[in-house]
Amino acid sequence: MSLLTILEYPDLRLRKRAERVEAVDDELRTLIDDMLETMYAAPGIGLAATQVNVQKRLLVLDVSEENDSPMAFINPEIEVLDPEPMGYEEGCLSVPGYFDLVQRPRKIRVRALDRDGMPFELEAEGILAVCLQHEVDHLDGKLFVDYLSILKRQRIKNKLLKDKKQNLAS
Ligand code: GNR
Ligand code: NI
Repeated sequence: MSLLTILEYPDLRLRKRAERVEAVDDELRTLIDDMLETMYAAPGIGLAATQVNVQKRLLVLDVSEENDSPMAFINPEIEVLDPEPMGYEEGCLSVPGYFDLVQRPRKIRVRALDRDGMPFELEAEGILAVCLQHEVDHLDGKLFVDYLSILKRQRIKNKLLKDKKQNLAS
């Protein structure tokens, strides 16, 4: 297994739209395992392929307390079951160090393929619903900072660019 590099905002590669996965094969399963390892190491509760510079519609997550419930979603499709907004303090491994309140539909259904290529569906509320919507946004080139004011987004962008310059200099 190997740790993958996570792209950081404002990297334009985070803005690409991911392509549907055509074949669930061993190569894809290796990517899933590497993404899970990268997510747990970060540590994070979810990771989309876009964040590791792979333009495939694939995400992994584990919202359990014990970090013992890894899940993979291939070609995920979200259907809103309850559009009533729910606010959650979101963060993102691609926007390190920043958290802010984002409103999203409170209940969804997701249909996807699992790591064996088998279709499955589940209904989600709470943190699972938040995380799934956050990850599918990544696959469409969208970040949680896009829901914030232009001013906040600009401030986060400038700070992250400044951090990056300092890292290069040191
Ligand atoms: O680790 C993560 N935590 C998190 C917290 C609140 C809302 C969403 C998330 S997802 C994030 C990992 C990540 O960036 N996934 O794309
Ligand atoms: Ni994220």
